[in-house]
Amino acid sequence: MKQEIRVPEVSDGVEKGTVIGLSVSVGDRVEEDQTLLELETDKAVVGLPAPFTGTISEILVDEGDEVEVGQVVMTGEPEGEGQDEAPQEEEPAAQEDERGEEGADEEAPAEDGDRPASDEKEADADREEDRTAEKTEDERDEASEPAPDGDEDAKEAPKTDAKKDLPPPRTESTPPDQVAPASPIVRRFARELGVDINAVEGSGPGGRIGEDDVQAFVKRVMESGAARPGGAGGAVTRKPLPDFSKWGEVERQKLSQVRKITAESMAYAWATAPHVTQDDKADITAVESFRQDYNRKAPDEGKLTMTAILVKIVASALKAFPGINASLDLASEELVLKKYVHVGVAVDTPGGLLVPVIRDADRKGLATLATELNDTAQRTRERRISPADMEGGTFTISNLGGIGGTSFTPIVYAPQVAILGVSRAEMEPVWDGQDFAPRLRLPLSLSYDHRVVDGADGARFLRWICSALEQPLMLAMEDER
Ligand code: CAO
Repeated sequence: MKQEIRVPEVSDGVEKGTVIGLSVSVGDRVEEDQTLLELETDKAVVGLPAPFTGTISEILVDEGDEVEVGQVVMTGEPEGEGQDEAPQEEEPAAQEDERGEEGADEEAPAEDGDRPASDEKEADADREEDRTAEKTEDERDEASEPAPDGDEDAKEAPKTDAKKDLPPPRTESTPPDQVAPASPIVRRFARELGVDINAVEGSGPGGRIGEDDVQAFVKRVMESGAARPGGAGGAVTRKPLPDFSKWGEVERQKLSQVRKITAESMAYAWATAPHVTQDDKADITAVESFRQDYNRKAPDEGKLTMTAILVKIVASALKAFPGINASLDLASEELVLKKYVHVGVAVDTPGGLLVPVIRDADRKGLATLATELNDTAQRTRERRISPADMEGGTFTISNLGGIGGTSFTPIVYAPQVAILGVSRAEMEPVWDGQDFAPRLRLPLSLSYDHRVVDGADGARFLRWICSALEQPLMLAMEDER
């Protein structure tokens, strides 16, 4: 029996995405979990997995189409009759497509027990709000006034009835600091004022952001004069652009979601965290010689890279400096010290910069880290990672040394408080007290949030990393923490 294939819930706060690649054609036989299409969402590029083994009957979307969570994108015939315990009814599905989700919602009872009737009401309220968010400014004022706090919760309800029978979500829930809890109306209000919603602290239940909070934020920034001049993409004041075509031919390209998210998170970090960058150099002559010896015998997938070595050393350094494996919670005036060490690694991909996370890096050996990093970087370049793979990092490494450069100032990946930039290792003449000796030196640049990390601690942390690269036995001398 024909079964619908819908866009699954990708991650909290992600409602839609753009189809950027179709991996199958009508009539193809697919295995369960095989990628059917690639979807670019607000947070990452994700693959839509086949929910069953069978044959693709219809493809209802094209590359470039925008699709919503819950939308039917394909249909297929699963193999094996016995597996159709909860068959989809073709008729309602077809109607649903024609009516759109509102009509479907009105008529679809909570017959499958997936969602209680109260959820349906909440979803209705949610949709109503989405529509309201699209109204004109006058209508917005009118619509937003009577919205009581209680309704705010409804806005967080799962979106639509169309989500029933979805494949299970592929991600853990997004940490609260990743997606600002605000309704579409409030987001629009903030946008209109040129305010980055992520910079606003919410005073509502669970940190929910209201219009009052946005206004208070703007007032605070204006009073403190803290807006950075020109603040492109920053907290406030986006200056109108000139007409560039006055001076010559231009071409306008739509920003990809990855680019939009990168712009937002960089602007947020730059606008909120006072940055300091500390430079140092490590003598990696011995480590590089070990790495090359090791790689002569290692299989491709286990190839030891300088980045993997740095993940290992940084993870140990974070155990030694817990104040850097932390986040600042200004709302509660607390420093959040994380007992886990998850190291993000910046990966350059054709679609833009992505930062997958190597979890529990402090508890893994170098060989394991090397294999995991190679696999993760490969999957990232091929856009086969999910948003969950990029969440929860406690520190980030950005190695540009494979490309070149002598130093740079990486931007802290907020709400983390520090990031290590790595430039290209070069042979340099180093004075050994009697003579100049050729040594391979690796330039390292640590940027940190100066609200949390003092200069002396930043310098000590970076020196610790350099010493560990120069004397790896130092790591073995550390007690288990
Ligand atoms: N100095 C000198 N050479 C370096 C180096 C460094 N710092 N880092 C890597 N290299 C060399 C490697 O040794 C390797 O050479 P061999 O093949 O002879 O071993 C070559 O460059 C390629 O390395 P790699 O890229 O395959 O492996 P890696 O683990 O060192 O890097 C990754 C992995 C994912 C970090 C890298 O591919 C990448 O994407 N880097 C860009 C990150 C980025 O864009 N950062 C900017 C973010 S904005 O702050």
